[in-house]
Amino acid sequence: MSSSSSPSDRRLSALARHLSSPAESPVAGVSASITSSDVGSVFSHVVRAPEDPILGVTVAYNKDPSPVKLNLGVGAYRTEEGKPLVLNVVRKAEQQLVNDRSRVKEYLPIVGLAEFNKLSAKLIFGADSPAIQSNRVTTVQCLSGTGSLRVGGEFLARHYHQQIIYIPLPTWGNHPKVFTLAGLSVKTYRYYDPATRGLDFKGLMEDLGSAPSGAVVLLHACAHNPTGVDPSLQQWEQIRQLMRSKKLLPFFDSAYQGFASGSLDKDAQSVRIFVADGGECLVAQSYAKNMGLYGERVGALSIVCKTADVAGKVESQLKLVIRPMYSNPPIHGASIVAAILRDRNLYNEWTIELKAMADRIISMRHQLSDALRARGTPGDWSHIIKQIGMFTFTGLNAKQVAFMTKEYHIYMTADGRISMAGLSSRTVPHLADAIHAAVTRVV
Ligand code: KET
Repeated sequence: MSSSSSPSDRRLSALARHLSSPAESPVAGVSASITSSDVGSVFSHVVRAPEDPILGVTVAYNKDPSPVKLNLGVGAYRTEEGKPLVLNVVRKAEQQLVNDRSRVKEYLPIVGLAEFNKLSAKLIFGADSPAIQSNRVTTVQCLSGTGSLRVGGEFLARHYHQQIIYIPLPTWGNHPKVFTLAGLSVKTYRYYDPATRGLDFKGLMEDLGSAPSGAVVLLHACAHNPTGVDPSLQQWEQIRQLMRSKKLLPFFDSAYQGFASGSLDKDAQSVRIFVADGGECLVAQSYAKNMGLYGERVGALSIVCKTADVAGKVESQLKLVIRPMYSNPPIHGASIVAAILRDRNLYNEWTIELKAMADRIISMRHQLSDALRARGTPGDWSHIIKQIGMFTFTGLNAKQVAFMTKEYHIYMTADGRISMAGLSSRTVPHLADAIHAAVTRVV
């Protein structure tokens, strides 16, 4: 691919590569041959695609008739009873919305609900953020975290001089696809060291240090997915200094604000130290996890600019990205979020419910760690407690994962990631038995 090609050329060739890459090739046993049922179809050449590596786990789980089956694949919060949770505060906000007869179902503006955008920026950057006060931030409502990343990626592909984005290794499985299809070239930087099950800080600094000037760098704001390993505040500060000195552009993915520590402010610190230096950055926010609004698809993209004038122009171009993509975003989820963020009582109630979710996940970490110790499971499992956020990156290999699914009906992603939020006191022993059997019987 030549560097002089246009964004649309790049997007088309990226799409071609994406569709023909080995990871996306048909699964074993499925071929492109024409079968009797599809003769005559203009689509008979279409090859069956594999399921998504994360959402496909739920598809497989749903097909399993076993009563002991357990879905620890997708990062979705469950109660102690194993049920999805609608926050009380969300129910209250929805009730308010239903009771308000003045509400209508008109289209939102292209950039979404203005109040939602303002409050979302305040939530991530802080109520007293100078960037907000000087109108240097443009915030647009998007389709949850994924949509925000995609809109941000497409904006960069059209208007930013450097088309390379560095993503951590490993990262959320959808990142490379989102950014490739947005028209950017994806490269990776070292992030996780399997030997220490911790951050490869030296590798990270080396890789960012040798990145071309201006490159975009995707950073997980907190609760890195899938590893559960975050830089310390001092390390964030070193990353910031390096990135600013090399003019690397930070693009934060904030999908778990409040889920890491239980505190919304603490989990936003990485973003805030970058904004405090007056430099520019992008932030994609999701309310899927922290408000439990998964299916409402509510999130926001903020772009912090040097001046209010630039921010206004950037916003005008974001509208040109969004309008032909989905025209304007849905009204319901954003109205729920705005109702909660604007009202002090509802906001406080939310923070309490959020903390309770984070605490339950931490308690699951302790219970699982204790259960493995009680079984004398070989290996060091201290990372279960040290890791942060929704997931434990267990270190189990793909064979061990397949064994646990086959023998114990435990569903998780092939990289050995388990969603701690899907676990309960009742199911911990079953998981511990499965892990014990996997590490003692499968190499
Ligand atoms: N960023 C990260 C880091 C992330 O883990 C997710 C979702 C998203 C963005 C997008 O979430 P959205 O629902 O678009 O706001 N992760 C979980 C769900 C998924 O894969 O879609 C997961 O990893 O299980």
